[in-house]
Amino acid sequence: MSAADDRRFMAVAIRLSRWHAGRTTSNPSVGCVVVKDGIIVGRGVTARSGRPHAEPQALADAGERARGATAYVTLEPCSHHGRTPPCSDALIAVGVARVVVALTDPDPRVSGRGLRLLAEAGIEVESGVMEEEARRALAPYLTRQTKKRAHVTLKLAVSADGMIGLSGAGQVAITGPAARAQVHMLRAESDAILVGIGTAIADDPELTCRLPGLEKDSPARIVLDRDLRLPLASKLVRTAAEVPVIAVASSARLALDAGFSERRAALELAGVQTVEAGSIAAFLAMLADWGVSGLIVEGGATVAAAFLEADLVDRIQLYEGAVTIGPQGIASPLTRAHIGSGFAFLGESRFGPDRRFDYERI
Ligand code: AOF
Ligand code: ZN
Repeated sequence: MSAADDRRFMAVAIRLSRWHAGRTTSNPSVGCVVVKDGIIVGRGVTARSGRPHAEPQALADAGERARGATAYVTLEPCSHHGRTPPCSDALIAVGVARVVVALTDPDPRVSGRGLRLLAEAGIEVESGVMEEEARRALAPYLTRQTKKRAHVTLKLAVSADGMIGLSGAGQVAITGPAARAQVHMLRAESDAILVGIGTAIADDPELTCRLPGLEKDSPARIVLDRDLRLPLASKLVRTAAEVPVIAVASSARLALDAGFSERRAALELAGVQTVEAGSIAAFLAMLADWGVSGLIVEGGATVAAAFLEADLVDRIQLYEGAVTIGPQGIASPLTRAHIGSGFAFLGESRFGPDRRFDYERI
């Protein structure tokens, strides 16, 4: 198989891995294709909730044809005995001839051991194929493993004149339905979504994924709410039984306010989980401890600015709508002209009249 073929099949495996991104709890969504005589004979993606892993499913799909075949996997096959046996053992047992991997697994239980087991069994092993693309697809998992914090995608929608909303006007439509569908897809592919209390009160957002059929893939919803002011009548609280809501209070505020414990008890009674954190960084570490990898930060301006200020933004999706809001608008903390040198521009996409500009931390 040529290097171009290897890249082509790995690209299929990466595309496949997206299918369950944000739906596999703390596990990364991994893609695997099994190729025999230049034809894909088996496919697998990490199952919802994380198990089974991708490889045994792709091998089962290939059946007898897996013997002597090449397996393309976006992440190094695991070598540990978790709730399922190691994937490297499964690949060895069916007798694949070659395993091509995009990335080694930073999980300390695996971390090179999976590849070594395969090589020791006489399987031809290659790693680093389409590494950059796979790194992007697995970025939330890799960030949680290596930085011990959740991965942050800052999503902003800015009007043609650089505004993100209109003060006192609730939600203002900046982008059209095609862009909105993309935003809901990002929600399905993420583990959690966060807004500030200002936005939660002014916009009364639901923050769920409302693409038909994907409603159950909604991310956990988080409000940075230092004084626990989230209204019990808000859509977030009223839907807390269906999709989790977490209100994050500031540890520093606890002692300052007599009504705090009462509001906390009322929110808890309504099904909202409340936690205390000393800083954004501490909260992102807490999320990682819970196994949450991919977080979207959706607003408003204060929260976006705070994440940027703390240098805790990994990816930026900047939507630019065609509408104009005017000088009474709330200015965006970020416009295309003002994205710091710490970010690389990845590309531009068009959704109807709107455009999206993607950036990632260098
Ligand atoms: C694979 N294939 O499809 C995935 C892998 O809790 P466990 O036992 O399921 O293990 C979780 C770890 O397995 C996770 O941290 C990562 O190292 C690996 N994920 N490995 O061979 C897969 N999802
Ligand atoms: Zn595995």
